[in-house]
Amino acid sequence: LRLELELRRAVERQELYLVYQPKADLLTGEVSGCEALCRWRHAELGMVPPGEFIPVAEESGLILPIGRWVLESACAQMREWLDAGVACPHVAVNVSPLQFLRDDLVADVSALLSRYRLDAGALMLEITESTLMRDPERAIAMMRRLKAIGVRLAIDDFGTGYSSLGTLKRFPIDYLKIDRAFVTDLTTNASDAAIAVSVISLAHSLNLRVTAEGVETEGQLLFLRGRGCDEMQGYHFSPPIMPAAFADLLAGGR
Ligand code: G
Ligand code: G
Ligand code: MN
Ligand code: NA
Repeated sequence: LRLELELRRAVERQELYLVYQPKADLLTGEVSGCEALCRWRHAELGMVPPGEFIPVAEESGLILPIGRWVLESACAQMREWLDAGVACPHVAVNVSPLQFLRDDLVADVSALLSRYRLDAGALMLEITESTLMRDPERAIAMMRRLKAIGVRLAIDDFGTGYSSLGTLKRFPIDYLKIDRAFVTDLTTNASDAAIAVSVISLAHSLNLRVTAEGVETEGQLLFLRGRGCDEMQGYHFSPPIMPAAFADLLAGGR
């Protein structure tokens, strides 16, 4: 409850900020985009991990104002990078279950894109497989509206949400992100390796690009590249970093 009270004031007190985790194209090694991740530094509590405050935000409904703040901050940042001459191919923002089912999400996103004069294709929304599977028909309707304004869509944490192939085929998405749980032991666990390989082939058969999350070692990278995975994200390439560091990375200045 203390956390909820403090979180309620976090936006106005400007205690929240975003870090950006680069994603790399596995063929070229180039930065292919990034994922915006929310951080909270409280005056007395210090850094509160997202694994602690995101669940509190979701249960209390605070994820709505916070999620809106995240979207706006990411858009403002994209505009800043463009003005500085360092264009990021895409910036992905996590959309929570509550936020995703709100009717005003489409109007909010669309207003932000015009306010910051952004190409809609440069914004990606990451929605977890379990969020989509709560109400697949409603999710499909929402995704169609989002695709209609031109944003890109990714299924986050794929492999843990039990989509049927029939349902997956109907999702108008662009990317699948292989859940970190299947990447961690990729090189030592035969079932995890088999799962990763089948997610890659599933994605490609649906004409989707596939991103591996949580890539920490060269061995995992080589395995994934060998199996045709398109993109990777993880500490092996880069942890989440501050905007200025990300701009340096884009400019090749590191
Ligand atoms: O940054 P880190 O990997 O520690 O994040 C932990 C969890 O918090 C992840 O599941 C991540 O998706 C979630 N998270 C981080 N930032 C945001 C955000 O801006 N919005 C939402 N909904 N979840 C976020
Ligand atoms: O659930 P989601 O994919 O949105 O969350 C991404 C989370 O994963 C972030 O909190 C980020 O800090 C974390 N993360 C990113 N790369 C790695 C990695 O290589 N290893 C581990 N253990 N966590 C990672
Ligand atoms: Mn994500
Ligand atoms: Na994830």
